[in-house]
Amino acid sequence: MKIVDAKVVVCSPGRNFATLKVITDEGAHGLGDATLNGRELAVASYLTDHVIPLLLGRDPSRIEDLWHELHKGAYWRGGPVTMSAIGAVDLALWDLKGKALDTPVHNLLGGAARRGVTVYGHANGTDVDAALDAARGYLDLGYEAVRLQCGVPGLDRTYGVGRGDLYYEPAQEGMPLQETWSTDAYLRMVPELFAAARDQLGWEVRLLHDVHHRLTPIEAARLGKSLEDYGLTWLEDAVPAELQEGFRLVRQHTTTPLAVGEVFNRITDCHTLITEQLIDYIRVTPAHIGGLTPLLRVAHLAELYHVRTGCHGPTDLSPVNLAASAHFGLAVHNFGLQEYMRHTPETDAVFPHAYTFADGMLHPGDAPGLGVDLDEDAAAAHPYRPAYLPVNRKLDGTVHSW
Ligand code: GCO
Ligand code: MG
Repeated sequence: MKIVDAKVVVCSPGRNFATLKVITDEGAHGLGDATLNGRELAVASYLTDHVIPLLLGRDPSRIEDLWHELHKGAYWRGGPVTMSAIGAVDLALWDLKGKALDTPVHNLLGGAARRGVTVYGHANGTDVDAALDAARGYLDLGYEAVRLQCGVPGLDRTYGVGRGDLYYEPAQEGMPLQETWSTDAYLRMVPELFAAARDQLGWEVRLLHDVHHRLTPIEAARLGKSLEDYGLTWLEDAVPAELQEGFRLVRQHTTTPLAVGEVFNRITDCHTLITEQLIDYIRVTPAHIGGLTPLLRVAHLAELYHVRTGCHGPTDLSPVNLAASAHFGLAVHNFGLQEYMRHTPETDAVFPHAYTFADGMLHPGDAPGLGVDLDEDAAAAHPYRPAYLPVNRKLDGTVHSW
C-alpha cells in the first residue's frame, strides 16, 4: 500500500476544524484531526506546504517510522503547530491501518479493557443555582461525572460559562473578546459552588473543576485545601501548565487530586509531573501530543506512577480526535475519565461517526479504523471563519492567563 494523495480540509460547521485526509493507491482514506483552536491555518500550512510532500509514495503501515521521521527529521521539535500536524498524520495512519486490517483502532491498541469510556459533561451557569440546574440535566442524561463552572460575582464573563446548557464555545469571530478576572472573587466563589453541589446533588456524582491556569501555586494550594471536604475527582490546570515545579508546592498542601496537560505537546512536558507523582490525571490531547503513538507512551509511563489518563476532549477538536480518545480510553489499562462536550448537530453532520454515548459512557463502536468520516460536500457548505480565543485582564487592566 502507498500514499498517493493527501489534503487538508478546513471547514466551520459552527466552529473551525482542520482535517487531514490521506489517500492510498488502494482507494482507502484515513482521517486525522489537525485543529488548533484560533491557529487553524498555521497547522494547515505546515501540513500542506511541508509534510504532505514527504508522505507521497510512502507506506502508510509504517506508523512508528513515519512518526520519528517527521519528529526528528524536521530538526525543530515540539510546539503546538508542529505536533498538531504530526498528530494529524499519526491519527490518519492509525485510521488507515484499522481499515486495512478491517478492525477498530481499539483492537490494534490491545483490545477493550472495559465496557466503555466513562465521560464527564460540562455543567455551567451564570450563578451557583444555574450551574447546579445544568448538572441535574447531565445526571438526567445518564452522566456519572460533571465538571462545574459558574460565573464569578463582579465579573462580566468567566471561563467555562457558555451560551446554553449543552454547548460552550469560547472562540469568537472577529477580534478577541476581552474577559476580566479577579483571583480574590474567584477563590471566594468556588468553595461555595462545591458546598452547594454536595448539599443538593449528593455524593454519588463525581465532580470536577477547571481553574484554567489562572492561579499561583500558593493560591492553588489554598483552593485545593478549601475543596477537600467536597471530594473532587480532579482540580484541573490549577497553575500555568508550563510551571512544572509549581505543582510540587501545590502537592505539599492538598490532597485534592490534580489534573493537567491540555496544552502539552510532548512527552517531555509530562514526565517530571508523572515520575514525581505531582499529578493524578494526565490530560493531554491525542491530536496535540502528536497522535496515538506518543499518547500510548505517555499512558504507559503514567501507569508505572499511578497516574491515570483523562484526555482533553473539547468541542474545539473534531469528532476525529474524540474518536481517537474513545478507542484509546477503551483499551488503555490506566484510563481515568474522558471529557465529553457534545458537538453541535452541524458538526456531527459533517463528521458522521460510529461512536455513541450511552449510560454515561462513550462507545467507540466496531467500525474499522477510527470510525469517523468527513462529508466533504457538507464541509464545503461551511467555509472557514477567522476566530480567536478571548484575552483575559485583571480588573486594573493587566493581562492575565485566559
Ligand atoms: C477544557 C479546556 C477547554 C479549552 C479549550 C481552548 O478543559 O476542555 O480547558 O475549554 O479552553 O480547549 O481551545
Ligand atoms: Mg481545561
